[in-house]
Amino acid sequence: MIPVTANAGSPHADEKGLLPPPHPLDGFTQQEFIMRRAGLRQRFPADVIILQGNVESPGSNVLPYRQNSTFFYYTGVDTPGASMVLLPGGFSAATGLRGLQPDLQEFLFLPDRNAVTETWTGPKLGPGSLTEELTGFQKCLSSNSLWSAVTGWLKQCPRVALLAPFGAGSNVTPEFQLLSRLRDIAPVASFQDISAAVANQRIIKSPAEVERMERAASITMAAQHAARAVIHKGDGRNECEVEAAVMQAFYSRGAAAAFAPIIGSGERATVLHYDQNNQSMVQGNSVVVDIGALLGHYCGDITRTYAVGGQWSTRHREIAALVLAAHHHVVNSFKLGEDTVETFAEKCKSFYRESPLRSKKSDGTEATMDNFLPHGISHHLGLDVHDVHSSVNWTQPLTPGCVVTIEPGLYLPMEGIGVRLENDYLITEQGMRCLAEPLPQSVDELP
Ligand SMILES: [Mn+2]
Repeated sequence: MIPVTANAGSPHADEKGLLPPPHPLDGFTQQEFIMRRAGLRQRFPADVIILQGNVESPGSNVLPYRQNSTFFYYTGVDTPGASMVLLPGGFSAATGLRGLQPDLQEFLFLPDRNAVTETWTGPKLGPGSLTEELTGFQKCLSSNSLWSAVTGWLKQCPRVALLAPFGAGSNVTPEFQLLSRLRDIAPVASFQDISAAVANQRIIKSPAEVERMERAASITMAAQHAARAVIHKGDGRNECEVEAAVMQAFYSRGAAAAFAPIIGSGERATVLHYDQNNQSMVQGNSVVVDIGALLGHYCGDITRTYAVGGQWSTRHREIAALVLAAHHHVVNSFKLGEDTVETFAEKCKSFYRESPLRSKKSDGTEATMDNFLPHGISHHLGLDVHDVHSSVNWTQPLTPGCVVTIEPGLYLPMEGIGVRLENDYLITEQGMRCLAEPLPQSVDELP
């Protein structure tokens, strides 16, 4: 996604039929990843830390391959089938594989290169000194030696730190398979879950990550402008034309979509994760456009709500004005050290509750506006759109370096109106800094 520096030497295949491998790290420095690994080892100083990346599904081109975000975070490596092992200090690496320098601690294991499979899926990073040079790993070995090395290391240190299997269907996850295999190899080993520590590291973004995310956010805003232009053409356009304009804006800037674009007009604006995007748009209806660019592994996530033809009804306008005011209220009242993802939602709800506006619930009873916000209004953003979602402590005060979305909405199914306004913010000592274009102060600039 980010143009990498040209590979040195000839672009032609070598005597083994192999093309030069793609560069890892996606434009970030080695130091970035070395610091992250050091941070993880500091939290588990007496454990053998094991992480595995994603594998390609054989023979299938249905979904593009994407690396596991946590694996990329610590390695900068997208190669399928990779593993990382970090050893504790004061421990001899030679116990795993004879001939290894005893003081080595950081290992990357990669599948051997294969000219035949690379004919199908392109050149890959392989084990060896070139990968060590490019990634900053002390040693990059063949995946064929992973299990014998781990078996030896666990004999000396039967303590493992890994990502614990999580969620529904956890017994079919790669994390579960790794855990089972390690239990077979080392029946006496103890296991520690690194998920919370990983989340605490990943939610604090480095300056380089913030810079990348600003670019993802600004491409997302460019796509918002393109979407708005289509919607303003008025009656009869289809939601899919808006999606086409969004994807054109992403692809032409070297980005992809971080998630399926949500383009919902009329009553479909009230469907939170609507993604059919195939209905004709009607003059004066509101259109929720919730989109995010994926640029160089990092996500944007921005929502705007527009009026078909550029003119809202009085009712649309007053609902949008309330959502806009709630958004500004949450951001402007931010208190470092106090606010959490959960307090954002509470603040927004009480702001809605104080509004004189009312709408009808599905049972016909009239209710205050806080009844029409069925979702939280914030999440962390980063390598994933809902960044380290399963492991984040939602009640932990946000600290400088966190990047979160603010996305209040109102959904009135009985009136066929939906409005959501979302921006991406970096938490700083001075407050919340918007990563792309801020929302206007006045609702008149919205539609
Ligand atoms: Mn979002």
